[in-house]
Amino acid sequence: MELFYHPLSRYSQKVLLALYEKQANFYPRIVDLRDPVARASFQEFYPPAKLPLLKTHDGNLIPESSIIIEYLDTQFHLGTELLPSLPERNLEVRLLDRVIDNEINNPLFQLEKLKQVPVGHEFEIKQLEKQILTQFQHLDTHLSRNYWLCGDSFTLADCALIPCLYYGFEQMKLLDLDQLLRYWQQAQIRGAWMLVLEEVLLSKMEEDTGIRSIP
Ligand SMILES: N[C@@H](CCC(=O)N[C@@H](CS)C(=O)NCC(=O)O)C(=O)O
Repeated sequence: MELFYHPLSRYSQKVLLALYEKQANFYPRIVDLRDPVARASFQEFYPPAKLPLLKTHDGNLIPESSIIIEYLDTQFHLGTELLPSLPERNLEVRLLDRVIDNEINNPLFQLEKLKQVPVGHEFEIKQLEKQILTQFQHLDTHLSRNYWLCGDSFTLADCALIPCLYYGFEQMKLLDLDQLLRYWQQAQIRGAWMLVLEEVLLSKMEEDTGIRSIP
């Protein structure tokens, strides 16, 4: 399998988390969509040019982070079961995954874009921050009854949330949300996230310094 991704893309981090949880081997293919040459060549291979993208052993291309993770869960029985087989738990996991992508991750994109040109967008920025914060507060309450997002086991919903918290705890005032903070601290010692974070920090360091590490 090959994964086309970028370490700083949250949807890519979501899939990386799942791959490490499943202990699945893959060839990493980093694509920087900000580079016009890399974008053009990726677009030729996959016209929608969205990351992440999984190329399976059979050569099939699977886009959409949640669908990639669903595929991994059905193909790899080793490692964490990311989509519970029990129908009602499965529904809860998929619902939370949808809420996190639609109500947190996508608005975070809009927020980051607006923050690059904040003048004249102050009201929109405030509104988006409020909307995202409301979702984080809701999850904080939810986490007072759950160790991971959907009970005792780590699932697809956790793969969706953890990359968003990286931005949340760096840029927003979330420290009052005790349960979310407890969850975030617990994520820091989860092996799969430790591997993802290592790559995120390396990639950030490369961007900040212009120094590329030896592969
Ligand atoms: N719903 C998609 C969202 C994927 C997405 O929006 N990816 C971003 C990077 S995180 C992207 O490729 N954007 C295209 C661009 O920058 O032109 C998923 O879950 O995979």
